[in-house]
Amino acid sequence: MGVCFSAQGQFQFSQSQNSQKKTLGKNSAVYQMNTDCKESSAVGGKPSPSGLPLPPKNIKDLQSNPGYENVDIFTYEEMKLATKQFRPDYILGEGGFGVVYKGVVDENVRAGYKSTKVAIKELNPEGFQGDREWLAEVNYLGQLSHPNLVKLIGYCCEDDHRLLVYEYMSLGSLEKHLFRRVGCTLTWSKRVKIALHAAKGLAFLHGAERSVIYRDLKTANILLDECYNAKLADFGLAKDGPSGDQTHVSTRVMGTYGYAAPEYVMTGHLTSRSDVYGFGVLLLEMLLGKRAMDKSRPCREHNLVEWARPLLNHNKKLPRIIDPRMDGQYTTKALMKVADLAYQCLSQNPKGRPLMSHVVEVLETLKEDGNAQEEVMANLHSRGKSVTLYEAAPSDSQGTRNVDGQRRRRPESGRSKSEASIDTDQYVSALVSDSDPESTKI
Ligand code: ACK
Repeated sequence: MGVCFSAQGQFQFSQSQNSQKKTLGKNSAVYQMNTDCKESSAVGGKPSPSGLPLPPKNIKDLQSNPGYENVDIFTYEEMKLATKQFRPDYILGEGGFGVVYKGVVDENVRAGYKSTKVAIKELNPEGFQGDREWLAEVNYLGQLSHPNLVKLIGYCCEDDHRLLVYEYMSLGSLEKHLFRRVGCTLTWSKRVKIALHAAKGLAFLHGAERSVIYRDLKTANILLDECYNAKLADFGLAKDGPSGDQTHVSTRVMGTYGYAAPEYVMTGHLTSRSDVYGFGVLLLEMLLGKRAMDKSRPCREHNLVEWARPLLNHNKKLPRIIDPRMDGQYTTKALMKVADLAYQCLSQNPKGRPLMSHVVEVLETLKEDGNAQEEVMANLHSRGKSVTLYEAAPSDSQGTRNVDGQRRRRPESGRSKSEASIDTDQYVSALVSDSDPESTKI
């Protein structure tokens, strides 16, 4: 099995032993799939299972499709004006795909254009994402509209230049706030809000009529506006979900180490439940304030899911592993609810994972609890009293309980009875042993 990484840590690998290696610039290599693992979506003209027109195969296809009327087409010259000639101090960040600049599209860029702050991603022609990912992004973000999906304002494709123009999300990525900033301002209630918004975005994508699998959920792909509203960004790996009596879509395995569902990594069979697993990883990272993969941690903690999932329903050990930066901000009941949700999302058995619509329901109740909690706090503070949000967590002999506080026996393996006994050790150790410490993208 070939496993390769880009500088971003994205992976793309095949189950084939006949894989052909193709180098794509610095630190990145791709194993091309053999034919038995080809992407199985139909192409050409007809509507796709999501109800959207099929992803355009090329630029001509894209431009002749009437489905993108809300997306502006910019010239490269306009992009230069919007970014002041791609000024280095306008750079917001850089990934394996290329550089992201901030910019403004206004009257000076195009006559009559209402001044709009934007983020402009210039895809690196040498990079991992070729036209295929660029087109997928235009296709999905250009046509799907939801408050929890980042808005694609336009694109530019001239000669070798491929740019995407998005709404500007002033607080940047969740990854920056959770892992890169010195003073983390992400309180418990902000994290719940962000998780809820990400869940709503995914639930929308998975919605029956327009089933789309996002495939690349991770903190770097969740962007925040000035009020910590969260939106999913980067649809380069998104795919139409299965349709009719199909149970899955067969794809080459792509995604990010530490986030990809075990059955997807092992079989290439993609379902919306793979996104649910990725969501579980995200919840875990937010609860613990730790990255999904980190080789600088002690060996047994390299893979966050492997190490922490068994502790999620252990009501004595759980509080000890929660991000200390949230100390005193949550109740035991709320913590157990989120931990139990993460536990279920991370089930080895895809069918044991909840639907995203259910995840939204559970997180909504937390938001309500949070509001009530804040009211209580405000009242107490106004009366000069202080309160601790921790509740004593009664424990049983196994030290485990579920969301509703009911006791639950934990099987010896740490796995729920409904879970298939897939041995993920093999795939996890393959991922860990091949990985570059800085890279997490498959
Ligand atoms: O964490 P950040 O500040 O937020 O740095 C990364 C960088 O670009 C590379 O991805 C930022 N970024 C990406 N898209 C946007 C956007 N639409 N608005 C604001 N910042 C963005 C991201």
